Parts: sequence; C-alpha cells; structure tokens
Amino acid sequence: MAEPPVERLVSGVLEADGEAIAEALATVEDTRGDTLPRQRELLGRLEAETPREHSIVGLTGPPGAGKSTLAGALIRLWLERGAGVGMVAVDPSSRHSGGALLGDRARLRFAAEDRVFVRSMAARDQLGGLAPATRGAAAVLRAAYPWTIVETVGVGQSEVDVATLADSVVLVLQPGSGDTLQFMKAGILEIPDVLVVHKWDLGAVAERTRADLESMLALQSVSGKLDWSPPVVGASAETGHAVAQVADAVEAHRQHLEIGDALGERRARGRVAWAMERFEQRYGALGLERVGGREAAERSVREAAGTALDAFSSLATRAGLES
Ligand SMILES: Nc1nc2c(ncn2[C@@H]2O[C@H](COP(=O)(O)OP(=O)(O)OP(=O)(O)O)[C@@H](O)[C@H]2O)c(=O)[nH]1
Ligand SMILES: [Mg+2]
Repeated sequence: MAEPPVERLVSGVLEADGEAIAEALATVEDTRGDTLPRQRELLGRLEAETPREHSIVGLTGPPGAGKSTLAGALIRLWLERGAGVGMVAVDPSSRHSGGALLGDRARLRFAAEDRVFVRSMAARDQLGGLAPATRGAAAVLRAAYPWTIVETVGVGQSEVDVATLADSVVLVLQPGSGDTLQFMKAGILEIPDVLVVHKWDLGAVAERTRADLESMLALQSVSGKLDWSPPVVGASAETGHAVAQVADAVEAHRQHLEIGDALGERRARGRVAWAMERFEQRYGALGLERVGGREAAERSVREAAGTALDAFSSLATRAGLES
C-alpha cells in the first residue's frame, strides 16, 4: 500500500485523527535508516505546527505503584476538563506479552468518541528506561493533544530518561515499600516535579510514607529546581481521592516553566538527549569517537538547526556515516 503523503499525515495528526496518528506513529517508530528522510520531514512539520502549550508528562515509579491506573484517572479528568490526551506506556520487554499489558488495556479503556490515543511499547531492557521509539511517539501525540502522558517503569534509569523527554515528571510511589529510601540514595528524588504517594486508601501506611518522604525532601538540596518545590500529593486512582490535585500540581508546574525560559531550556536539553540517543543506538562508541567524543557531539547537536532528527542526521554526516 502506498504511504500517504506527509502533508496529509500532518494535518490529520493536528486534528487528532486516529488513523493519521496511527500512521504517523508507525513512521516514527521505524528506526531503521532508510526511513529517516520521511521521519525528518514528518517530525519537522509536526513540531513547527505543535502548539507550544501542549505538554508531555512523565509518569514514573516502581512496578505496581499504580501508574497505569493513575494515568487512566488523569486521562478521564483531563477529558472532563475538555482536553484530549495521548499516552505512551513503556513496558519492560520481559513483561510485555504478559498480564501487565492486558491489565493496562482494562485500566486504559475509553469510549470510541473520547479524544484519547494510547500506545504501548516494549522498553529496551527489563531495567526500564525508554524504548527507542518513545520520543518520536510522544512528539506525534503532543502534536495532537494538549496532554501526553509517558509511563515508564523502574527505579533509576527510567526516571532519568523520562526527565529529558517530559516537561513535567510525576514520581508515583507505593506506600510502605522502602522505595523512597532507595530513590533518595540513587539521587532520584531530585528529578520529579510532583510526587504522588499513591494508594492513599491504604491508610496509615500511606500517611507514614508521605511523612518519611517529606522529611527526606526537606533534607535534600533543591538545587537546579529554581524556586519550585515539588509538592507531595497523597492520592488514590481507585477511589479518585486527590486525582484532581495531581492534575492541578502538573498544571501548576507547567505554568511555572513559563518563568524565564525554563520550558525552552528543558526542551532544548530533550532535543540533545534524543539526537544523542539515536546516534549512540545506531553508531555506538565508535561513532562518538569519529566526531571527537561525547562533548563535541553534544555541542554539534546543540548548534545544528531543526528537530532532534535533523541534528542526528547532521551529526551522522559530520562523522561521515550517512547523509
Ligand atoms: N489500594 C489501591 N490499589 C491500587 C490503586 N491504584 C492501583 N491499584 C492496584 O495496584 C496494582 C498495580 O496497578 P497498575 O496501575 O497496573 O500499576 P503500574 O504502576 O502501572 O504497574 P506496572 O506498569 O506493572 O509497573 C493493581 O492491582 C491495581 O488495582 C489505588 O489507588 N489503591
Ligand atoms: Mg503500568
């Protein structure tokens, strides 16, 4: 079947047309080399037309904390508030075919007329992190909807990665699991913009977890956060308790990013991370060596014009690796 012209995909995605979104996702998810020109064209046109206020929210945290359930509740809330929502659920590949996805399908079920599009994909490895196609998929969905949620699992790398993709990061914690201490040790508590002690319906154990978390946050330095102190919300997607507060906190953080050019800086860092990730996935350490090392590569990516894929392409050309 002939591919629809990029022009038509772009207008379809901007109107949040399901078929156009599906086709655009298939285009950006194909990370082999020969489709790069089409991807670059699509992404370039989409980014040029994406309303600046459209935002990506990272929803991350340990397995089973209730991220998908909370995502479902947030999506319903934003739909009620009149905003369409896109979602990318990144699952560790080890569990991709198992019950987790089936469960997600139930948690993330919506009426056909709802303005929502959910995409599931397998992560690179079972430690979490993003899938190679996550950033492209999120960019497509952001063009279509005011909110795009990206769910990643793990304690560690996925939080770090999702922070370079999202405008706001929500860390979802499981009460009484001891994860908080682990996050603290790993320096992960510096990443989230909003913290959720989830399953608030569990009662005392949840309240204890919130108290622990708050005292740890008081201890840690808030450097790099400007004047934003991440709120801690006790919420339960199952009872609906404080889901609106989670959404409000995300919206407040999004507003906060308008101070100075925090938003622009954050997105610029994300663009560099995306181009570098693509380059390293494709050309590895040898590729980096050919462009004079990581720092030189990052500099060149920052200076290159266009989207992350344009920057990737120009870096590859510089390395004499492809055009
Ligand atoms: N008590 C309680 N349980 C919840 C709540 N939200 C979700 N759960 C349960 O927690 C379990 C995990 O929920 P998920 O939403 O799949 O959690 P997740 O973090 O997306 O899990 P993974 O993607 O597998 O890491 C399920 O059994 C849910 O029913 C809540 O608010 N309260
Ligand atoms: Mg999940």
